[in-house]
Amino acid sequence: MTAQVQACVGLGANLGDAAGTLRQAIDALGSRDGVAMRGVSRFYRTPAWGREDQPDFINAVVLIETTLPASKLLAQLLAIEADFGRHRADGERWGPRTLDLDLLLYGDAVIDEPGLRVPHPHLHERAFALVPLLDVLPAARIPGYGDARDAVSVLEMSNIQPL
Ligand code: PH2
Ligand code: MG
Ligand code: MG
Repeated sequence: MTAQVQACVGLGANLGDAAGTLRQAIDALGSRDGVAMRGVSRFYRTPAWGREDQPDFINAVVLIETTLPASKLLAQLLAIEADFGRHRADGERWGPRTLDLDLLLYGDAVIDEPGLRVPHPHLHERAFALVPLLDVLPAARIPGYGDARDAVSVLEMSNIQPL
């Protein structure tokens, strides 16, 4: 039997029917070979981080168990983004998007390869990812940083609103 790794995937969208897109993306991810859906966070409305001149996001996090190596899991996430017609309204970093799937945690692995950095390099500073992460994994640890709960405790959370 192949080892199962617990992984957390962040979902975000702020174009079109964002909540509907997230629901469909969760179904799509759970039905991929080698992926078992173990938990789905609440959905949150969150103000755009990084670039504020864009619509609010809907954010969520799922907990999965997977037999896929991290690089293969990432490839699946990118394929699902493409299936949902991901496009950026412009070429800019942190701009609006129809669907963004980010590999936040992959077991306790620390990976730093081109295109694949785990834990997600901004996870510890983003309440829109940490708050839903704690829904699915209340004891989440961010390798290299510590407890997710401690990371979120110093962030503004009042604007992370469950739907
Ligand atoms: N994603 C970004 C940039 N800014 N802001 C919020 N609230 N939610 C996101 O998912 C998000 C963001 C880049 O991936
Ligand atoms: Mg992202
Ligand atoms: Mg992304």
